[in-house]
Amino acid sequence: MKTPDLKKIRKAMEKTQDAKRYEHTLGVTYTAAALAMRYDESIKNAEIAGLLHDCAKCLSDQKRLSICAKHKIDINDVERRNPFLLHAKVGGFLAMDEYHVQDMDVINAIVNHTTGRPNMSRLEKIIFIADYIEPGRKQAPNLKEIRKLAFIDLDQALLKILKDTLDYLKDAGGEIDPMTRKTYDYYANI
Ligand code: DGI
Ligand code: FE
Ligand code: FE
Repeated sequence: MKTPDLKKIRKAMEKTQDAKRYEHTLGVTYTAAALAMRYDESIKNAEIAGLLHDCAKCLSDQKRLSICAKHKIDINDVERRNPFLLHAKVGGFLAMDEYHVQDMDVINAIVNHTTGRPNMSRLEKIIFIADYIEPGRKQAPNLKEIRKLAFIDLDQALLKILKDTLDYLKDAGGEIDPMTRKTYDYYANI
Protein backbone atom coordinates (compact mmCIF):
# COMPACT_ATOMS: atom_id res chain seq x y z
CA MET A 1 0.00 0.00 0.00
CA LYS A 2 2.05 2.95 -1.23
CA THR A 3 -0.56 5.69 -1.64
CA PRO A 4 -3.72 5.77 0.46
CA ASP A 5 -6.39 3.59 -1.10
CA LEU A 6 -9.82 3.94 0.51
CA LYS A 7 -10.91 0.39 -0.13
CA LYS A 8 -7.71 -1.12 1.23
CA ILE A 9 -7.82 1.07 4.32
CA ARG A 10 -11.44 0.10 4.91
CA LYS A 11 -10.56 -3.60 4.65
CA ALA A 12 -7.61 -3.09 7.01
CA MET A 13 -9.90 -1.45 9.58
CA GLU A 14 -12.45 -4.26 9.23
CA LYS A 15 -9.65 -6.71 10.02
CA THR A 16 -8.00 -4.87 12.91
CA GLN A 17 -11.01 -3.39 14.71
CA ASP A 18 -13.72 -5.22 16.63
CA ALA A 19 -17.17 -5.17 15.03
CA LYS A 20 -18.52 -2.31 17.14
CA ARG A 21 -15.50 -0.10 16.57
CA TYR A 22 -15.60 -0.83 12.83
CA GLU A 23 -19.28 0.22 12.69
CA HIS A 24 -18.30 3.46 14.44
CA THR A 25 -15.43 3.94 11.98
CA LEU A 26 -17.82 3.65 9.03
CA GLY A 27 -20.27 6.03 10.74
CA VAL A 28 -17.57 8.64 11.23
CA THR A 29 -16.40 8.19 7.63
CA TYR A 30 -19.85 8.74 6.11
CA THR A 31 -20.63 11.62 8.46
CA ALA A 32 -17.28 13.28 7.70
CA ALA A 33 -17.94 12.88 3.96
CA ALA A 34 -21.34 14.57 4.35
CA LEU A 35 -19.80 17.46 6.31
CA ALA A 36 -17.08 17.75 3.63
CA MET A 37 -19.83 18.16 1.01
CA ARG A 38 -21.50 20.83 3.11
CA TYR A 39 -18.31 22.80 3.77
CA ASP A 40 -16.40 22.33 0.49
CA GLU A 41 -13.72 20.15 2.01
CA SER A 42 -11.97 17.29 0.19
CA ILE A 43 -14.35 14.32 0.43
CA LYS A 44 -11.50 11.86 -0.05
CA ASN A 45 -9.45 13.40 2.78
CA ALA A 46 -12.51 13.32 5.03
CA GLU A 47 -12.98 9.63 4.22
CA ILE A 48 -9.31 8.73 4.76
CA ALA A 49 -9.17 10.58 8.08
CA GLY A 50 -12.55 9.15 9.13
CA LEU A 51 -11.48 5.58 8.34
CA LEU A 52 -8.17 5.93 10.16
CA HIS A 53 -9.04 8.20 13.11
CA ASP A 54 -9.40 5.27 15.55
CA CYS A 55 -6.88 2.92 13.90
CA ALA A 56 -4.93 2.75 17.20
CA LYS A 57 -8.03 2.27 19.38
CA CYS A 58 -7.90 -1.51 19.39
CA LEU A 59 -4.27 -1.72 20.55
CA SER A 60 -3.40 -2.34 24.20
CA ASP A 61 -2.29 0.57 26.40
CA GLN A 62 1.07 -1.15 26.67
CA LYS A 63 1.43 -1.25 22.89
CA ARG A 64 0.45 2.43 22.57
CA LEU A 65 3.00 3.40 25.20
CA SER A 66 5.72 1.31 23.59
CA ILE A 67 5.06 2.81 20.15
CA CYS A 68 5.37 6.29 21.70
CA ALA A 69 8.62 5.38 23.43
CA LYS A 70 10.11 3.75 20.34
CA HIS A 71 9.23 6.61 17.99
CA LYS A 72 9.87 9.44 20.42
CA ILE A 73 6.27 10.64 20.46
CA ASP A 74 5.91 13.13 23.37
CA ILE A 75 3.52 12.12 26.15
CA ASN A 76 2.13 14.45 28.82
CA ASP A 77 1.31 13.39 32.39
CA VAL A 78 -2.42 13.06 31.71
CA GLU A 79 -1.72 10.79 28.72
CA ARG A 80 0.71 8.71 30.79
CA ARG A 81 -2.03 8.11 33.37
CA ASN A 82 -4.80 7.70 30.75
CA PRO A 83 -3.09 5.94 27.84
CA PHE A 84 -6.34 5.50 25.89
CA LEU A 85 -5.92 9.18 25.01
CA LEU A 86 -2.81 8.20 23.06
CA HIS A 87 -4.86 6.39 20.41
CA ALA A 88 -5.10 9.73 18.61
CA LYS A 89 -1.35 10.48 18.45
CA VAL A 90 -0.44 6.85 17.82
CA GLY A 91 -3.16 6.68 15.18
CA GLY A 92 -1.58 9.63 13.37
CA PHE A 93 1.76 7.88 13.48
CA LEU A 94 0.34 4.61 12.13
CA ALA A 95 -1.53 6.46 9.39
CA MET A 96 1.84 7.70 8.13
CA ASP A 97 3.88 4.61 8.87
CA GLU A 98 1.52 1.79 7.90
CA TYR A 99 -1.06 3.40 5.66
CA HIS A 100 1.23 5.80 3.77
CA VAL A 101 -0.78 8.93 4.41
CA GLN A 102 1.38 11.95 3.65
CA ASP A 103 -1.12 14.80 3.75
CA MET A 104 -0.41 16.58 7.05
CA ASP A 105 -3.96 17.91 7.27
CA VAL A 106 -5.25 14.32 7.31
CA ILE A 107 -2.61 13.34 9.89
CA ASN A 108 -3.48 16.33 12.09
CA ALA A 109 -7.18 15.47 11.89
CA ILE A 110 -6.36 12.02 13.30
CA VAL A 111 -3.88 13.29 15.92
CA ASN A 112 -6.27 15.95 17.24
CA HIS A 113 -9.60 14.09 17.04
CA THR A 114 -9.95 13.47 20.80
CA THR A 115 -8.86 16.72 22.49
CA GLY A 116 -9.05 19.08 19.54
CA ARG A 117 -6.59 21.96 19.47
CA PRO A 118 -6.84 25.73 19.09
CA ASN A 119 -7.22 27.00 15.53
CA MET A 120 -8.11 23.69 13.90
CA SER A 121 -8.31 23.34 10.13
CA ARG A 122 -11.70 22.70 8.53
CA LEU A 123 -10.84 19.00 8.11
CA GLU A 124 -9.75 18.69 11.75
CA LYS A 125 -13.05 20.20 12.87
CA ILE A 126 -15.01 17.90 10.57
CA ILE A 127 -13.38 14.76 11.98
CA PHE A 128 -13.69 15.96 15.58
CA ILE A 129 -17.40 16.65 15.09
CA ALA A 130 -18.15 13.57 12.96
CA ASP A 131 -16.63 11.41 15.71
CA TYR A 132 -19.13 12.85 18.18
CA ILE A 133 -22.30 12.89 16.07
CA GLU A 134 -22.06 9.79 13.85
CA PRO A 135 -25.38 7.86 13.80
CA GLY A 136 -24.11 5.07 16.09
CA ARG A 137 -23.51 7.48 18.98
CA LYS A 138 -26.38 7.33 21.43
CA GLN A 139 -25.28 8.54 24.87
CA ALA A 140 -24.08 12.13 24.71
CA PRO A 141 -26.53 14.83 25.82
CA ASN A 142 -27.79 17.39 23.29
CA LEU A 143 -26.97 15.08 20.37
CA LYS A 144 -30.02 16.07 18.37
CA GLU A 145 -29.18 19.76 18.64
CA ILE A 146 -25.47 19.27 17.97
CA ARG A 147 -26.16 17.09 14.89
CA LYS A 148 -28.25 19.87 13.41
CA LEU A 149 -25.78 22.58 14.42
CA ALA A 150 -22.91 20.69 12.75
CA PHE A 151 -24.48 21.35 9.36
CA ILE A 152 -25.11 25.02 10.17
CA ASP A 153 -21.93 26.23 11.92
CA LEU A 154 -18.83 24.11 12.56
CA ASP A 155 -17.40 26.37 15.30
CA GLN A 156 -20.63 26.50 17.27
CA ALA A 157 -20.99 22.72 17.09
CA LEU A 158 -17.36 22.37 18.18
CA LEU A 159 -17.86 24.63 21.18
CA LYS A 160 -20.97 22.76 22.31
CA ILE A 161 -19.17 19.41 22.05
CA LEU A 162 -16.17 20.73 24.01
CA LYS A 163 -18.43 22.16 26.71
CA ASP A 164 -20.41 18.91 27.05
CA THR A 165 -17.18 16.88 27.10
CA LEU A 166 -15.69 19.01 29.89
CA ASP A 167 -18.96 18.76 31.87
CA TYR A 168 -19.00 15.00 31.36
CA LEU A 169 -15.38 14.66 32.50
CA LYS A 170 -16.09 16.78 35.57
CA ASP A 171 -19.11 14.63 36.52
CA ALA A 172 -17.34 11.35 35.81
CA GLY A 173 -14.13 12.42 37.55
CA GLY A 174 -12.09 12.03 34.36
CA GLU A 175 -8.74 13.75 34.26
CA ILE A 176 -8.79 16.65 31.83
CA ASP A 177 -6.01 16.83 29.26
CA PRO A 178 -4.59 20.38 29.15
CA MET A 179 -5.26 20.43 25.40
CA THR A 180 -9.00 19.76 25.84
CA ARG A 181 -9.26 22.81 28.08
CA LYS A 182 -7.07 24.94 25.82
CA THR A 183 -9.25 24.02 22.84
CA TYR A 184 -12.42 24.92 24.76
CA ASP A 185 -10.95 28.27 25.90
CA TYR A 186 -9.92 29.09 22.35
CA TYR A 187 -13.32 28.37 20.79
CA ALA A 188 -15.22 30.00 23.66
CA ASN A 189 -13.37 33.25 22.91
CA ILE A 190 -13.44 33.59 19.13
O1 DGI B 1 -12.29 7.06 20.29
P1 DGI B 1 -13.76 7.43 20.40
O2 DGI B 1 -14.43 6.78 21.57
O3 DGI B 1 -14.50 7.23 19.14
O4 DGI B 1 -13.85 9.02 20.66
P2 DGI B 1 -12.70 9.98 21.23
O5 DGI B 1 -11.41 9.69 20.61
O6 DGI B 1 -13.24 11.38 21.09
O7 DGI B 1 -12.64 9.62 22.73
C1 DGI B 1 -13.81 9.88 23.47
C2 DGI B 1 -13.53 9.86 24.91
O8 DGI B 1 -12.42 10.70 25.21
C3 DGI B 1 -14.73 10.44 25.66
O9 DGI B 1 -15.13 9.51 26.65
C4 DGI B 1 -14.22 11.70 26.28
C5 DGI B 1 -12.74 11.42 26.34
N1 DGI B 1 -11.94 12.64 26.42
C6 DGI B 1 -11.89 13.71 25.61
N2 DGI B 1 -11.06 14.65 26.12
C7 DGI B 1 -10.56 14.11 27.26
C8 DGI B 1 -11.11 12.82 27.45
N3 DGI B 1 -10.82 12.01 28.49
C9 DGI B 1 -9.97 12.48 29.42
N4 DGI B 1 -9.67 11.73 30.48
N5 DGI B 1 -9.41 13.74 29.32
C10 DGI B 1 -9.67 14.58 28.27
O10 DGI B 1 -9.17 15.71 28.24
FE1 FE C 1 -11.02 8.22 19.09
FE1 FE D 1 -13.88 7.64 17.17
